[in-house]
Amino acid sequence: PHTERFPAGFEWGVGASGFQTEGALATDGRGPSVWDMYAAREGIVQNGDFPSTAADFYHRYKQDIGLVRELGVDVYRFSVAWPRILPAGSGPVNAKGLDFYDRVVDEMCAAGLKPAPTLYHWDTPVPIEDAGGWLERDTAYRFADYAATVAERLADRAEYWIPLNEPVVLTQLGYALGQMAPGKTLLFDALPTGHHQLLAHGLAVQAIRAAGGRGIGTANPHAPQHPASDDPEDVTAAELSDTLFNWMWADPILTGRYPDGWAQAMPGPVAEDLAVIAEPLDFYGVNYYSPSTVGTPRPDRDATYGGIPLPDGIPFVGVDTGLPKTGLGGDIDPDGLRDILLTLTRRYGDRLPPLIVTENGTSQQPGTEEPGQDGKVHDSGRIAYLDRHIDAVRQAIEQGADVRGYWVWSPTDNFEWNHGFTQRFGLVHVDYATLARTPKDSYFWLQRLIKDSR
Ligand code: GCO
Repeated sequence: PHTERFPAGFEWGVGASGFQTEGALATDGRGPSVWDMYAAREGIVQNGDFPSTAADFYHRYKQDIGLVRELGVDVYRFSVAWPRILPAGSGPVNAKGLDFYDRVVDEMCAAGLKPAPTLYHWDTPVPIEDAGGWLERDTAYRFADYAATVAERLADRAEYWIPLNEPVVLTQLGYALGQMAPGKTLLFDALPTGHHQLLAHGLAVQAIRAAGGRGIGTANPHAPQHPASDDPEDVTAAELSDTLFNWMWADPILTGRYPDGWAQAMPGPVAEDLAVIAEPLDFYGVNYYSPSTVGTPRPDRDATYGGIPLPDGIPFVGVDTGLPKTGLGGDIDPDGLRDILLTLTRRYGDRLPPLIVTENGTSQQPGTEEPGQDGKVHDSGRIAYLDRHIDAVRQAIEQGADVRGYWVWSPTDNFEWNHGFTQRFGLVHVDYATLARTPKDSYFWLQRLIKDSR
């Protein structure tokens, strides 16, 4: 393959999150999260799936860390569940929760893996949401306290830190469009939840650094937003989508400014907050799956975006391109990964720290990755996807992007949010009835690729 042209020191990794993998939702004092409540609602998650056990990472983390060690990667990204550490969101610390992640981190270190904790992957403690969640400025300060607690315990061993996963997705899908927890439909009134998450990011960066943490970054999704045509209305629609999805999140962190005109939409002492939000980072993490093609709403266009139905009042819609699709229905377009890495490089210049692809991967069509007669999982669609996207990263590096790592989502199959267990993102298959792990063909393919790249 293409690996010979990766720079020395380039790191391979995998990534997963707590609610999607752990199970054990009421074990050892964990409090409920918004996702526990949301996923339990009738008609939300496909098949009525609920992750009470999920992949059972809480009890099987040693096995999974062993599989990831054998895979040969350098980094294991996982997430710490806020409601395990502070079941009430703030106040008394649950020692058993901290102890769990302490054991996980020790196990990773013993396996020669670099632990990369995410502190927030959407599992807000219910009492925090009940007090207003990310609509409230106070949540940012509660989050910073929580970040300090975890950092004091893990900073001696964690090699990378991601304070918040994909704040844009929580604001857009959780608070604006009601398609993820907490399921609010505030449309543009959801913007303050973005500002408060960005403030939480900046405060947490300071708290982690104060505790001696190193390797502090982000995991923001980024992707080109192509106009559906060169009609000026479509171009304007795509520019708005580009601002709302990409630059509203990267600009404050990397330049200390919101895109023109948007700071006024944000609450509180925004100028002072931006100084905190722009706290320097050790790396900038990019999650990439699919680009979007966007146009102005028209009677002949479905009012959807990434497969999600849009209410009136959103001045753009997603438009199908006819490109082959991932299991989730996004376009398969590796050029989009190369291009967004190069766009970030040009847009931020010297202000951009080294880049890491903190998530990339795919599910296949449901039902196409079960072990066959031979006991193997022939996931050739995933191999093709990863192969082309890894090559896109190589091209971006060749063309001047400073990319230091590539982390596959995800080591094992897990709970894919509203899609439940129907969408499998793992390099390792999980049989949810027996919890048996079966490495897929893509696992062995990646193991080989990594070996050849050393
Ligand atoms: C996200 C999250 C992950 C998902 C993954 C696949 O990007 O939405 O970080 O939790 O599982 O992206 O959809």
